[in-house]
Amino acid sequence: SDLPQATPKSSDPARLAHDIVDRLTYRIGKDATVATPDDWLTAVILVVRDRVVTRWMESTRDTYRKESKRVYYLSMEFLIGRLMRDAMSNMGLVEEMQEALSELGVELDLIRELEPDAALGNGGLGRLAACFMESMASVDIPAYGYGIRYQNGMFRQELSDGWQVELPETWLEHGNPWEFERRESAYEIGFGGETKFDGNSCTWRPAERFHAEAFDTPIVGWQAKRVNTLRLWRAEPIDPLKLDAFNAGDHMGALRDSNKAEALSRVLYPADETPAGQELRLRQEYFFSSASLQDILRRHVQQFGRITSLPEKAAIQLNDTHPAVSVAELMRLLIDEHGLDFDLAWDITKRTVAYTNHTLLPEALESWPVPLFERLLPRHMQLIYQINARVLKEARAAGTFDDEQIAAMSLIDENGERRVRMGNLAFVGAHSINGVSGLHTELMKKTVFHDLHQLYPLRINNKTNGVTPRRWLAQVNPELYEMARDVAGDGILSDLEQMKALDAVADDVNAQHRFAAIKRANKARLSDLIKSRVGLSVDPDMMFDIQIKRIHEYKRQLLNIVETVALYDQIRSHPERDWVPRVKLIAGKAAASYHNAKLIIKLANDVARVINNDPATRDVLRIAFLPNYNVSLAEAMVPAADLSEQISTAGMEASGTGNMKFAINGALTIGTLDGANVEMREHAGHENIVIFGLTAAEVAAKRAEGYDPEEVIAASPELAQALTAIESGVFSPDDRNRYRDLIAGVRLSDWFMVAADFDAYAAAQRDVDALWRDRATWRAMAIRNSARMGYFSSDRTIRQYAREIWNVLP
Ligand code: 26R
Repeated sequence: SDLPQATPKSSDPARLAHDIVDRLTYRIGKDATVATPDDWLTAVILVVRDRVVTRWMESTRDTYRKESKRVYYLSMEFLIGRLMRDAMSNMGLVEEMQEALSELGVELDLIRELEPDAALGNGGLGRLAACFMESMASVDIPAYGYGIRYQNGMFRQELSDGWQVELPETWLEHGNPWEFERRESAYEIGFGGETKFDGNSCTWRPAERFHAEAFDTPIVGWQAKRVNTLRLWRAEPIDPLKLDAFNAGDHMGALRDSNKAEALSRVLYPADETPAGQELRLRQEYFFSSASLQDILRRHVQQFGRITSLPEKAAIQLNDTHPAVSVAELMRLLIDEHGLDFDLAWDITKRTVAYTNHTLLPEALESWPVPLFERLLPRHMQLIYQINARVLKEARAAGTFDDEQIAAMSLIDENGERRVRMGNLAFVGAHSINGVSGLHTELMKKTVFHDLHQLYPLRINNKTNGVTPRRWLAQVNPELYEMARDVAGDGILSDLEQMKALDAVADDVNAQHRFAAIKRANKARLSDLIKSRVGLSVDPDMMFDIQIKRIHEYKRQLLNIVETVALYDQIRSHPERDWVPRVKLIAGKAAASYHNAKLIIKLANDVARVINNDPATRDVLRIAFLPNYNVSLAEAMVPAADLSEQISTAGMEASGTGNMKFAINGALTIGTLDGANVEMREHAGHENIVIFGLTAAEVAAKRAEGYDPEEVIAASPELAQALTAIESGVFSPDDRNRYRDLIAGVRLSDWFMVAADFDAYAAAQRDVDALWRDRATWRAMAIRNSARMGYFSSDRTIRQYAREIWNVLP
């Protein structure tokens, strides 16, 4: 503390301008006259980063000095998007920076667009992790995010003749000015090999060893209250070049370790809710779990001197089962490295670890073949058997479970090929298991964790998701934010509940006009983007009806498209009617191996080609599939939506978070009673949301009683006609059979209830049309939606985690 400390840097525009040129010169080595826009971007980020670093060090020192409990959020995915506007806005630097740059003749908005998206995630789970990081800093919780620094994140999607093509995304091409490489923070990670017992403890001699090297990115909270750390690991060879092998002429062999290490942190698994059962994925999961836990234990022992106080000073949250091997790894470290006995280690593990479940889809529940697990992680396999023995003994002792229930609780699935169930491992090793919406949490208790919930009835709890209002209101929709501030005051971004004040002006004509003008401007900007990306002109006065999310059958983009086709038929049959002009926008990526999802993308494009070129309908109906959906595209689409499509088969979408972003920005929702839609209806008021279709209970009952989609189709001429058109090749004249199997799936089994919900959906869409015709009512409803979404701020979610799971005080 006697050492000199850096002086905080001023945010005076002249000073900023000076510093930018300074970075350009001394860090990038360029003169302002030859600097490219990318150079300017890097220089600006470095200048912002300097301001962030001061607060970062203060936060770190503060946590250390107060001996605060730290939260560790372990996640295989962080879907951050761009960071510059976020950091600048939370630091309060936007206007000063704009001024500084205009002095230099550079436009902030132009260079902003050059920042690549950090797309280290698939969808909802990864984006939630990013919102949580920002909220933890904003509500002043000392927190670390831990994950993998993928060299290639989510793939870039291109369309080739309407088909999805996946290309690698190279977000690190121009370097990453946000991160700090920590060469000194490296840990050894082992795989394979043998274990040798010596009394209680065990030595594991891995056959392969790598290093995990840390890269830190500062995460700034609102008004820079606190700056937390996102620590991402990159795999490194321990011995990059085996010179003896090289000298012996084995040039490839000399580099083998380097290549294997590189593969570990090379690429994000782009599979979403579909099995990704490759060895490399288990290796990635263990790699980042082990590195993170070693780092956490080192930090704890360094500060507190002993390991047994870990649960008082550290809370480890597992983001789904991807880091579930952490339960076994923490046990290993406590027993083999820190010399604790099994019982104490188990007690510490359970008191430290908590687990969040994000999906009930059976195909997304991770499990690993026992032989694979055993081969890669022999010590962990032993520990898992020991844990299992203990849990099953407890279950037997309870005396209320039959063999079938005991088998369901086991960490080993014995049906067919023996597999390690990662969900059960996470459950038994955690003191808290939470779902992400009220409905989802109740379904967890009834389905996947039915029996474990009976054994440990206090563990399951709900934490309904939320989104950060800084990014998803203020930054994406500055004009609506300004209007909200004029009405509700300056406190809304630290307390989104204050948006409630807007409720009082919902019926006010001036407020409605201001709201409408803001929405119109957002739609005009999106129209330009649509024109430039897909060449389609859309009139900003049409209704913008948007469905953006991963393409999955349960999310039912197909329902949306089939309804579009039915509407198209209706308009052609009754051109004289007063149709509401509407543009349907769809965007999202399909897992590369997900055949039907890719076919749905092609169908959207085939249908768009026909409909958009039909002079009989083009003034009232258009449809576009926008390629390469990512966080930045969402930021352009969300504030421009009139209608938000949240139409998953009830019981299948754990929560949804896009639904919340749209409503905050004043879109109406058409949706099923699924995930967080249920709670959104309660908060918005039943009269301000358009709900249709089967409930989760009705879906389950229908499936149980044996549902016949053909019967439903026969009773609905509109649906029958649309399905026939699609399957007979009306939209695919070049390949009339293209959609035969896809539609046969609806006719024969219809697992996702597209046919069952069609009539209700189409009727709900006509209700939406009726609401649109009465503009004053629509606008009042939209304002009320925006006003009443305060509950869905991720600050609220994080405060609940803090109080009810982590035992930290924000
Ligand atoms: C096992 C592997 C292939 C895998 C499975 C599932 C990888 C990634 C996933 C993604 C899942 C877990 C996911 O993103 N779930 C989503 O989480 C959101 C945040 O809680 C929810 O809003 C959303 O409903 C849910 O689908």
